[in-house]
Amino acid sequence: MTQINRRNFIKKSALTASGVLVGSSLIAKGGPALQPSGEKGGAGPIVISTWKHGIEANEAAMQVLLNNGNALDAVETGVKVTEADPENMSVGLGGLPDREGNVTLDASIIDSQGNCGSVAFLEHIVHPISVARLVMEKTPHVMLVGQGALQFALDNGFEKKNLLTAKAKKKWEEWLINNKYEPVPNIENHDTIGLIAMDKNGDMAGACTTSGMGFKMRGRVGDSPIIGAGLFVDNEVGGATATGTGELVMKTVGSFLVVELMRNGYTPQAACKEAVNRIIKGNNNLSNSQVGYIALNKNGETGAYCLQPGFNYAVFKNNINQLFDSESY
Ligand code: SD4
Repeated sequence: MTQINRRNFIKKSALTASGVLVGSSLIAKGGPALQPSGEKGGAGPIVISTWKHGIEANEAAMQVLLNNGNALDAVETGVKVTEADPENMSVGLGGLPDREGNVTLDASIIDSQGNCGSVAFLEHIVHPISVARLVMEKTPHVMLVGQGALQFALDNGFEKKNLLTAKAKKKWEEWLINNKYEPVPNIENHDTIGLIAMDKNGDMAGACTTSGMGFKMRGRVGDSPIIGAGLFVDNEVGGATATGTGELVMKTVGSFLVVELMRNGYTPQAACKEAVNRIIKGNNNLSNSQVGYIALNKNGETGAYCLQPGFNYAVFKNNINQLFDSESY
């Protein structure tokens, strides 16, 4: 631990980001900066989310927090931006379909009281995160899947829509030519949005939503809707969320592991790294896989770590919304 912290401190001194402001978003010159990990935190509001699309999601989430909204409203509002974007081919509307051409969505949400909701294998609904929230708030259950989740959504006023855009359909038709069932890391078929927010009272919530692995087997569900795997928040400790090859995250209950490590004194950065190490230990061949974790602790410190270079994440804090390259194994 001491060694890790010392290394992080040195990195921080060397890599403090310089960049340009776009609206309230700081984009580092020459691409995203490396996160100055181990930095001192601070009170909320803070938002952290996965990938470049996190910048826009963070903006929306922060707007809620600055208007005195709570962390739960912030995380839902934030990831809805990504879900509604037809150009984004890995979340919600416009997501890549399964190998039979159906767009199937997974999402989960956790509030500051430890309440959870999730949906999996949900079709035809643009905002699975809002259905997950309703499962949490209106049912005695945590998770609804497939037809049951769809029926629940329709009963609660959600509209049935075709989620397969012309662009995603074209990609699927191209894929069908070779029909090779082989997941590829770091491109748009592994691109969930996971977002953790802390409001100005220091209360935290998290959300995670995805169309999952592109061209997956019909019925395949990843880590994103599995509480503890794709997302976990403990308001006393912090929150974490995952992106990448869901199977690897599920087998190690990754986000729960990150939070438990933080509970035991790890910084968010060191916790994310250890959770990735846990995956590496049990696997000889990870060249076709990616996993990225992000985390935020109760002190407002952030961290991230991933298997392979290429994962980035967005942090909105101290009035700056900034994209960082994650450190990798
Ligand atoms: C999944 N973890 O379904 C999700 C996909 C993903 O970045 O994260 N893509 O396995």
